[in-house]
Amino acid sequence: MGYDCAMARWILHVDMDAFFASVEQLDRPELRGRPVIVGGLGRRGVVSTASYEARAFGVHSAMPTAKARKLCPHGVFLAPRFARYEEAAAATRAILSTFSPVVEPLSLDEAFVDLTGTERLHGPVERTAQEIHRRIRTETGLPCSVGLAPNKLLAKLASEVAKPGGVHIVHEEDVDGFLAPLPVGRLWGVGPQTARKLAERGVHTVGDLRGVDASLLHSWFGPAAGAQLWRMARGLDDSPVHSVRDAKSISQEVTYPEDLYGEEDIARELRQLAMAVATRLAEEALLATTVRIKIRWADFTTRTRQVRLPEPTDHPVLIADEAVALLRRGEIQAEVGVRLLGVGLAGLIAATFRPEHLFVPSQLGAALQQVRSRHGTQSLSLGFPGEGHPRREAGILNPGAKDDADAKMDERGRGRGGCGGVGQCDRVVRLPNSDHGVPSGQGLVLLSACG
Ligand code: TTP
Ligand code: MG
Ligand code: MG
Repeated sequence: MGYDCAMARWILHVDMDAFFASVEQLDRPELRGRPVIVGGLGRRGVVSTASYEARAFGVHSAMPTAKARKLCPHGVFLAPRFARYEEAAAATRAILSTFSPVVEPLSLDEAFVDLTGTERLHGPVERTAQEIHRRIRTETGLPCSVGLAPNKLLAKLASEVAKPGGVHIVHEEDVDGFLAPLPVGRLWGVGPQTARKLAERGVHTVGDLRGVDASLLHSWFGPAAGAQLWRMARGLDDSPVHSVRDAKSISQEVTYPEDLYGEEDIARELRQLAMAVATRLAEEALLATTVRIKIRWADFTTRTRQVRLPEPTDHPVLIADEAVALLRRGEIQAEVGVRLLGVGLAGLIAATFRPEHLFVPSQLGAALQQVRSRHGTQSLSLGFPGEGHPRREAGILNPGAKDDADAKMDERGRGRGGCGGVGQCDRVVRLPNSDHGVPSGQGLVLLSACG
């Protein structure tokens, strides 16, 4: 008898039900069974999530809170408590890791688990899926939905079908029947635009999509996207479950050719490092929950400090602010120089969801990255008014053109001079607060350095 190398894959996907709202209902029993809405409570706040009781009134994620209040005036409106949600997420991840070493957290409330080959240890995978569902429910006290299928694509779709509170299993022989009635918009990567384009051609369900020739999909969407749609219509996906994210951190440190003296210079260098690590974070589509700094003084004493963020972010300014706040938390000895500085980010999670109130900063991050990828990592750096930078503001970034910061920079009144360890400064652009979402009330200055 030959050895079966192509062992059947079994991937499980867990997603918590109405996650933030369920945590609030767990911690405050008087809220159970009531419509609970978690989100920004300010005038321009948006809903992060709504309990299923609130969804019955038409309230959903990303809706303005003001609208939710109209739809559901008797709802309980609460501000998010990210640290508590992270704690609940960690408890769920701990349960998952007792079933397989290969767990890939996708966002705070969902994860893939590779159960391939776990039968010998845990019995049939179908039973394991039920057991995982039961243990999360009883050990965390939170409701979740579970999908089990031969790959990630199908497992994620299965957990959606299982919502709320169920387990849905898709066997290899059921794949076509399972997929056929689903709207195409449920497939990964099929956004409203692609769905509209397909609908215009009479393709509404995955079953319809399956009937479309590969060459036609190619001509409609190009070779790569066409092939991907063709594969998804057949439930094909061989992407692996990555288990590395939890352990991962991103950091950068610099030993300076000459020691740094004084809080202002040290802070400026820390901001440079924060910018560099934030860029790498965004490139990997991750958000950080912890910021660390490392300082080595000239006498080789080394200090590290870290802080847990109130909410996950990839925003360079917020990360830089935290790094500088950490610096100021300790004693800065004026007479001893600094040899080395480092900034690190940890507790990384996938940026697959982004609380609505963090959307604005991401536009700045994208603009910064665009400039840096076109002109090199030294092309643009961050500075802050009132922190030792000469005031050489040259122009205002056109607020309506955040997506092309480079092209829209006003070049009037260019200044020249040294700027904070990044060489000669070419232009300085001051952004009004409203454009970058920095909550501290500081303006932000973009320093563009010529090479
Ligand atoms: P989701 O898993 O998308 O939604 P959910 O858990 O609230 O509800 P369900 O899965 O049962 O449909 O998101 C997980 C959490 O992420 C959610 O509780 C709040 C947060 N979130 C936002 O902050 N903004 C958003 O736009 C979305 C979709 C989620
Ligand atoms: Mg969820
Ligand atoms: Mg989710």
